[in-house]
Amino acid sequence: MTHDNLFPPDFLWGTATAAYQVEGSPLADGAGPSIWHRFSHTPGLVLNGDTGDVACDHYHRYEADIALMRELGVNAYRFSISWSRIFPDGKGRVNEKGLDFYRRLVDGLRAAGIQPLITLFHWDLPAALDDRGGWLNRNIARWFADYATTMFRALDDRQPMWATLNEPWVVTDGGYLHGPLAPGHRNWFETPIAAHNLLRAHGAAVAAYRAVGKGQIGIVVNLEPKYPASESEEDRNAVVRADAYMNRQYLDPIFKGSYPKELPSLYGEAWPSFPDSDFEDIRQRIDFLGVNYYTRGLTRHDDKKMIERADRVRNPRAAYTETSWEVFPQGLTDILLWVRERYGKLPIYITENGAAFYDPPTADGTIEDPLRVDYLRKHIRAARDAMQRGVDLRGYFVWSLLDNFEWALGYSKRFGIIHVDFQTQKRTLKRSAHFYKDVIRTRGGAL
Ligand code: IFM
Repeated sequence: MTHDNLFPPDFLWGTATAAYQVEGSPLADGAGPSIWHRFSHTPGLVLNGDTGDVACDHYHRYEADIALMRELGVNAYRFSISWSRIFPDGKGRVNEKGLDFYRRLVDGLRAAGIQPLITLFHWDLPAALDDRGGWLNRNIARWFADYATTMFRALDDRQPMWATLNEPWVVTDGGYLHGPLAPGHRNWFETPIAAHNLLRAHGAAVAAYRAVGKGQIGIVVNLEPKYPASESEEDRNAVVRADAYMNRQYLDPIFKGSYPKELPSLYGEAWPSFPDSDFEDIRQRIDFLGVNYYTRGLTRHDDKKMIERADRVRNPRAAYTETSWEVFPQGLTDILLWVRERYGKLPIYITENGAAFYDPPTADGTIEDPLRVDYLRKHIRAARDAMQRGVDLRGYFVWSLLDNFEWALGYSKRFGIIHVDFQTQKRTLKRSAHFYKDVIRTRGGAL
């Protein structure tokens, strides 16, 4: 942080998206189906029957979208690769046309002076691999490392930054325990296995990168600081469990080489025994940590909740977003300080932060989204507070560049700072986009 309260000149200011949420044309040019293609085409699983078939048509409009990024003045863009565009069968045969799309995208970003941050896995597992057990099959660590190596060989000379996984906790909790997300399982016993194989896959990809790559690689986790809903001992214990389940389950193996001590009793008879050597494979040095932050967990003991036996309660005095997440900027400062405290000082990027709000249309076609402006202002300030207290924060990415496919909620929730008319694909900068542009231009002076 500079002495004049401004963000450093080399700070990365970005926006983020993910393949299935924005690209559209999921089967184009020889791509194979992903589990999200399959899931969204299964009646009743996604709100209003929405699918990612068209989404923001970014697959065809990426050049215009890069031009919009230039207009915003961002110097970084986080996006993900659709694994099944590259390996239509999940493994084996490589689809060159899939690689070409991402080569064109990265070249376009580079030409615009925008640093690419590429996520290798943002939830759209090839359906062919799910047929072989997906994240429950131990071989997936090798399948993922092979896919990652193909991407490193194809793109690393263009100097992107790499993230292995996006939000492994959401993949396991939503995809294997409660089921609202693909592949839609509801199985307590599967959950720790899927989590463990995600971590093994992460470790295998990082190890592969050290052999062929020259730049930086990390992982993206969603962290939610937990606070007790009351001073009762029950609620304070619930906080410890919820934190172990959601936050430490993923970071402890990566940084400390072991699971939090609470996990075996939380999972009970569903807790498997893992080979010791797995932890050496998982604990690879990473170059940065990506943190996605949206809200906190105000936590109450709840016996009915599986695993963590804790639930999130509403704060009657707080503002909430359209996805029912409490607006709590202080939590961002707190969680960044917690990471430094527990895992040491390491480079951190806020790889997602943003909010879904209802953006009412105006007569003159402008889109005023004062709640999102307020949310972004307060959270970027909170990030600055953490930096001023010694956190090595290197960048901030708004979720999202565009309104897009919000998974099981389809197109009903809009997170973009750029509005998308899904009938015409017209993009309109919302007030929050203009605000973000000012923040970037003034290096935080406009906050
Ligand atoms: O849209 C998602 C994204 O894919 C992962 N992080 C949270 C966002 C908002 O729910």
